[in-house]
This record gives sequence, C-alpha cells and structure tokens, in this order.
Amino acid sequence: MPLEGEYEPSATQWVREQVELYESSGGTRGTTLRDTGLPVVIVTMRGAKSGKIRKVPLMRVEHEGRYAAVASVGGAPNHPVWYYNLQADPRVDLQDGPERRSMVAREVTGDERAEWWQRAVAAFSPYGEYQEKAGRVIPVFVLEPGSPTAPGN
Ligand code: F42
Repeated sequence: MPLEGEYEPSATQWVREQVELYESSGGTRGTTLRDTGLPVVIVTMRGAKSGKIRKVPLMRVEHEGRYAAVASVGGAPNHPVWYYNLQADPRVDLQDGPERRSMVAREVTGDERAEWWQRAVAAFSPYGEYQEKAGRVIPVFVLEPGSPTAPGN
C-alpha cells in the first residue's frame, strides 16, 4: 500500500530534480547518479516531524530482493535527516527503475551490517572513502518486503 500524504520536495535542488525526472519518466530516466552510470533508487518515507511524504534518492544496493539504504551523505559528520525518519516510521516505498514496492526499513549492525557494507562498497566504491572521513559509523538500513507493526508498537 503506497504511502499517502503531502509530498515535500527535498531542499536540495539537484536531488529534487532527480526525483522529478525519475518519477515523471516512470523510472526510465534520471535513474543513475549524474553521469556515473551507477543506478539509483528512490525511497519514499514519512517525515518524522512534519508527517509529510519525503523522497530520498539513494545508490542502488540490492541483494536477492532486499536493498540497503546507506546514510552516508557524502561522508558528512552528521547522519542525514532521513535517518531519523526511518527510525520513527520504517514503512517505505522503494522505486527501482519502473518497479515500485512497499518495504520495511531495519537498521543493521554487527556482522549483518558488515555483510551489507561490503555489498554497498561493491556497488558504489566512494562509500569506503565516505566512511573514512565521516567521523561516525555510517548507518545502514536493510529494506525488505513486508509490513511492520505500526510505529511505536
Ligand atoms: N544520500 C545518502 O545518504 N546516500 C546515498 O547513497 C545517496 C545517493 C544519492 C543518489 C542520487 C541523489 O540525487 C542523491 C543521493 N543522496 C544520497 C542524497 C540523498 O538523497 C539526500 O539528499 C541526502 O542523504 C541528505 O538527506 P537529508 O534527509 O539530510 O536531506 C536534507 C537536506 C533535507 O531534505 N532536509 C529537509 C529540510 O527541509 O531541510 C528536511 C527533511 C526531513 O525529512 N524533515 C523531517 C520531516 O519531518 O519532514 C524532519 C526530520 C527531523 O527529525 O528533523
């Protein structure tokens, strides 16, 4: 069941424009990171404070129908704001090209994080440099099919 509500575009113009192109083309254009040719997915989630719909492009890290959401923000010292959104409400819609599906986000740690981190760096090698400069452990969520209990349960 796709998330419903008022969409609030990203405050960052190139991000907002990528979401617009991705969605308006039915997931056939705007599906890579600039001219790198590396694939991008769009994760739709609910704002933790505003309750508005937020759409966050992320590098595509997929394994057997599950995806990683890597809260890297280019190695910035702070987690992205969307990290707190997923903590508050793990229900997301994931668009991978033309495919859209409901998923549930779950932050992973320990060996499970290590396994997904390896997949993430294999898909997008700059994640390795980002982790070196971030001064924080970059959080990794796994997005998997299914529906959670309502948040706060
Ligand atoms: N970011 C990554 O972290 N990892 C990636 O792999 C990645 C890939 C990528 C590919 C293409 C592309 O176009 C962008 C890509 N990005 C990637 C950037 C990503 O899409 C985000 O722009 C970035 O991670 C920063 O996320 P952010 O949530 O910190 O964005 C800020 C700038 C933002 O939008 N802030 C809003 C604002 O108005 O300032 C608020 C957003 C929000 O969710 N507000 C919450 C609400 O309630 O609505 C409040 C949350 C709270 O607790 O305050």
